[in-house]
Amino acid sequence: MQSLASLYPQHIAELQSRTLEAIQREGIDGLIIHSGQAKRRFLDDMDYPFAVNPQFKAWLPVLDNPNCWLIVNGVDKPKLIFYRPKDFWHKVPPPPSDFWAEQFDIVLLAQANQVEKHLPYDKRRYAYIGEYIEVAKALGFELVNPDRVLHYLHFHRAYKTDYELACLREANRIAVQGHEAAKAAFFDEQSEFDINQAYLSAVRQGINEVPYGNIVALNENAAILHNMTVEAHKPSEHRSFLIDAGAQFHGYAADITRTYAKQQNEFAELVVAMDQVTLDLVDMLKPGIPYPDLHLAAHQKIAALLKHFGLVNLSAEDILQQGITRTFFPHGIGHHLGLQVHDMGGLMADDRGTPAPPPAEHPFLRATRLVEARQVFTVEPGLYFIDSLLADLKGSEQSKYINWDRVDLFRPFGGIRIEDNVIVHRERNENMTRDLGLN
Ligand SMILES: [Mn+2]
Repeated sequence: MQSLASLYPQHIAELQSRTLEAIQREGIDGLIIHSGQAKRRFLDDMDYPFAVNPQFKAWLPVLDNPNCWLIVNGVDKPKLIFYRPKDFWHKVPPPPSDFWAEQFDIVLLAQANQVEKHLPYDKRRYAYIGEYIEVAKALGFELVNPDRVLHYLHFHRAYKTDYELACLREANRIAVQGHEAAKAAFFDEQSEFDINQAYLSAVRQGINEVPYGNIVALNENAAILHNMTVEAHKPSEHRSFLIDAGAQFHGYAADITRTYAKQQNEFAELVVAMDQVTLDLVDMLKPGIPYPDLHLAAHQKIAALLKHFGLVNLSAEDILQQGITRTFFPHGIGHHLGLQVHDMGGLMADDRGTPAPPPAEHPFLRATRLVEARQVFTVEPGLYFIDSLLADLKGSEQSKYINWDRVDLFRPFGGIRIEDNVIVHRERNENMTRDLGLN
């Protein structure tokens, strides 16, 4: 593998050319990108964990430093205003010397409120890109997060540079170590809390470093799509385990889900069948296909499983026709992955930001674009036994087609989701998650 340092200059060159096009479309001289600020909790003297502006971390892997600024115009060497206060309470970052530093002209900033003297004089020729609108206005910016610029940048962020692909592979490598540890903790019959601790220890990232809150669910809890609380007590029996957990590397995210059965039973067979659904859908990802086709194919495959496992007394075709699969698979098949777990730009038809909303029957689909090389997606079909959705189904006309005792048999296992992270190349797919040996 090529070193990150050798890949990085081309990444910057790509961002420079995107910046140039974006500012030409907007008719301005450049972008001023703010990393962010510390955010104080209400009636408190503590701050929330810092979350960097994604448009800032697109340029450099500095994730934990507020009050930094980038000045870019696509032509001149990017200027980085790097915050380095005198502070004996907190850790102050060292002056930049990492592989990325030579791509920037760097100015050190000791006091956050002294930034103005380092910014261009005529703010009207620049757009502020960041979260703090009142700061932008106070500094004299008139253009704040202009849609035309953001749409352009978001759309093109779907095409990853080689540097970004290397970061995403590394994020997957780290996350897979966590998944192996969590799997072992499940078979060791630990609690959700302890399984989550085992995961975090293995990835060596704290809860504010991993890219999203881990979903760690035993038994029925696997039916809670975003089960963000972990139970500290062990259940009386371990039947099933669903874990949706990632890791980050230089600000790029992995987003992986696995489901395990403790005993050899029909639920275990359903897990194996769903694993094959994921692999078959990954094979479908190809340049030129609309991503929603994958979602519709997932519904067809899940309909076939509902038939095969005796959950619904209809042909697969009729199960689909009657809309019954939406009870068992109520979320989208996946999303773009990158600097953000749900990377921006998935619902645009073009780089002007023309909306491409999901089909009305599938409102939770987060990506509708044509699949192209250099894009990175998750593929995450699921099949769940969710009490509230099943109650709606029971009250509907379709109830008569459902084998309710079969449904009740599976309810104590919660559900299944198997999620891989895939790079689309022109000639092949690269399933980063499977390549690392996670089954
Ligand atoms: Mn996901």
